[in-house]
Amino acid sequence: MRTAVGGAAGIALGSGALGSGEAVAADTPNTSDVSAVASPPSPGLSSLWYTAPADDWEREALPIGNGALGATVFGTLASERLQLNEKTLWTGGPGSVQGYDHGNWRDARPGAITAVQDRIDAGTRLDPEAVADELGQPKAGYGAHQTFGDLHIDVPDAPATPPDTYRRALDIADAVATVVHTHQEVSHRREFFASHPDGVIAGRLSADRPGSVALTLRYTSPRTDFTVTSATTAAGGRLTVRGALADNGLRFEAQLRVRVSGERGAVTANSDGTLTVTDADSAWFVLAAGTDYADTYPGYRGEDPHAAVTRAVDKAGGERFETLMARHVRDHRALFGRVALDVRAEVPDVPTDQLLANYTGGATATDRALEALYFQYGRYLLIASSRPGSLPANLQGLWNNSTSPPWSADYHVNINLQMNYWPAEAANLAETTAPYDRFVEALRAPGRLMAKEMFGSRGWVVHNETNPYGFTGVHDWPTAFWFPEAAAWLTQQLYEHYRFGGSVEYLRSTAYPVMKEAAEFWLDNLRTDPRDGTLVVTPSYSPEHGDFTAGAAMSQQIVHDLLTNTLEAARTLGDSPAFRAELERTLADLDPGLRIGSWGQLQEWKADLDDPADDHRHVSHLYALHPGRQVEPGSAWADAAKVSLTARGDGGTGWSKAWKINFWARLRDGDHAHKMLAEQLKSSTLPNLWDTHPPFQIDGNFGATSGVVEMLLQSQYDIIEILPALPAAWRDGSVSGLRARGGATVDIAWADGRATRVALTASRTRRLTVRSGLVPDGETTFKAIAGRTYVWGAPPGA
Ligand code: FUC
Repeated sequence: MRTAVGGAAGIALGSGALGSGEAVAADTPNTSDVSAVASPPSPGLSSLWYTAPADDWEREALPIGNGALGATVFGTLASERLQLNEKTLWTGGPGSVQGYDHGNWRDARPGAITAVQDRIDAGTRLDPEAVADELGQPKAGYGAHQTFGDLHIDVPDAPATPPDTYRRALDIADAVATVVHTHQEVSHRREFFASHPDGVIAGRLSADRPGSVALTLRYTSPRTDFTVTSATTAAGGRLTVRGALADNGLRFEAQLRVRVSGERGAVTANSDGTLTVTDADSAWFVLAAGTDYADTYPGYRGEDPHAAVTRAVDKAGGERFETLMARHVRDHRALFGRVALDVRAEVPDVPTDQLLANYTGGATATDRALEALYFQYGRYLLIASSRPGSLPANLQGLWNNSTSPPWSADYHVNINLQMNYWPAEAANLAETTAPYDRFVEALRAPGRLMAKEMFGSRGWVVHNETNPYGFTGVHDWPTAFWFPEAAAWLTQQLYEHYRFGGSVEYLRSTAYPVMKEAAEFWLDNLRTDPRDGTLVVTPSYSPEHGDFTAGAAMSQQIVHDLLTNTLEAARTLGDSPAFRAELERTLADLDPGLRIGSWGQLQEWKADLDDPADDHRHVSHLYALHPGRQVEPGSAWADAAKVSLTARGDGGTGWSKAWKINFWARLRDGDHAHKMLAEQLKSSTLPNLWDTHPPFQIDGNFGATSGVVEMLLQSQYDIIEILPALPAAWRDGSVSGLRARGGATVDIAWADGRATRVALTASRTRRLTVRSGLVPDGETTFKAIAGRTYVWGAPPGA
């Protein structure tokens, strides 16, 4: 790498800054493809590990996944259990025995929404039950994500007494789960991973004494809607599971192919559909699964899974296990290895459950080991549960052991699905957003129907929660059924993808069409508030909280955000002047949803109704602070947001605490952000480091990972702010590979709470502004050239 010292690319020299004080531009290999840039692995922990098998699925099992297929590994010696998942295995939707209508009103209700609006205008508030009576209806055919069942690996020679040594681990840098034990001087090893490039779950059981691997592979399911068969060929054995969900006829299939490697061993197919391996040095398997789900309205069915599943197991099963594993590790590392976080952690030799139990709130170097691990675990989980080719990460990511999981393991869109993707861009995993984009795009067709039939308007809409079958209408749970703002909120991530990555082509072809149609819905549906003549959302419901009113803060802020983003995008793409003018006019008349109340709080509702003793988990009225960008730090709104957040307190469910990390970071209070991270670890984290609502709900994992980035780097106002909310607990450290809006990848080192070195690599040629004590006058704007790295402060290691 050639390093040029000086003011290249128009950067002024920062002679008064820390360290060398010079801005340095270095030519790097062409980095427009950020995936080529891999950081060294994080110092500190890169594994979760335990000294006993998992007993409880939710608290202890360890997840692997390739986005579409997942498994949770138990590590039980006598009978290994891999609880299996395929992301699209869902009951409900078209063909459901309950019938299905996407949540569209089964009986036409002309004027129903206007009647509710009129009543609100007349009396300002309505009880949620009353509105649910008018506008809701019972859910039908909504369905639920289904467990795919379990693969059991029965080991007849497993020790009857505890083994001499035992370790169950999940290496998150390589995405491989292992179970290692020694017994009577033989060391046994199990390895499991879910490969995205090969589309299979793979596993191997081996031992260091020849011929000591014997096992039986067996499939079970809590359902009865399938057949299982097994057969052998010269190359090994195959187990096939095939069926159709009783509820909706969705066809599914899994195939497992087992082989022995080494000098000896045999595979036998048994009449009960199991496969037995005897006297092998090692045995390994690949498993693929699929359904005939397709994300296309109105049928939501595609091809029978048989051909694709057969192809995947034939191909992967024809490779060597080592080849599959090497390809998998390379694929995972290309994403995972981009970000390293060093907070001067000390890695104690204690298992992860103990580390969590010992956690004191962030005061020690071992606490920091857990914090860094938890941050990276969120990145691991996103890679494992969201790769192109399947649905996005659901409420449990991908992992679900039940036929009736909590909230159907669905897509709640009054915060949860959105939170899942908060870390995607900033934590350098932009590729994981592809399934999200597809999902949102697929909601448009049924969402359009709902906009037309329920609201009589243009655009598309979705309410409080949705499923893979385009449920965009309503149900009748009074405090969680009406939330047409969700479509607007969902489009935010698409615009953020553009803001981070900078591809105008993506904006034109993917983000903008979805945003524009969401905006059209609101252009048609805002109504003039008789109280002050502003345009408001009505009926409006601050998620899961209070009464129905007009113009609750979150409703207004979401619409403000959508129209602002759409206007920006329309200008970038040169959309019609008439449409731009309509957006401008509407924004000018829109109630912005920012109001300071009697106790200095940011009001949750347009009328001053907030109770200072209210500690509800949703802090919806702070949307403008995060994930929005309407409230700037230092403003009166930010002060009011702080009053509200302080009143809400430091409790809440897992995801609520995670959101508060982000809020406090946006308020530039790193210590309070860190306190919320500590609260989440202390009281909302299970021994396998899954976030718990309770129950297990993965959004909190993702929200916390996002919150950690927000402490170290922010760019929501198009200013790249270095260490905006560094907590005292992380006095010295470094981070590399974070992404900022404008196409920048940023590495930061700090000491004694102050940045000592910043290196920024541009993936686009454009003007960037960096704010840091290290740059001249604390803020510098320069034209960054794609592929170049700009460095301020001390050279590495100085
Ligand atoms: C939201 C929350 C609940 C829960 C559910 C899945 O609506 O209010 O707490 O997380 O989603």
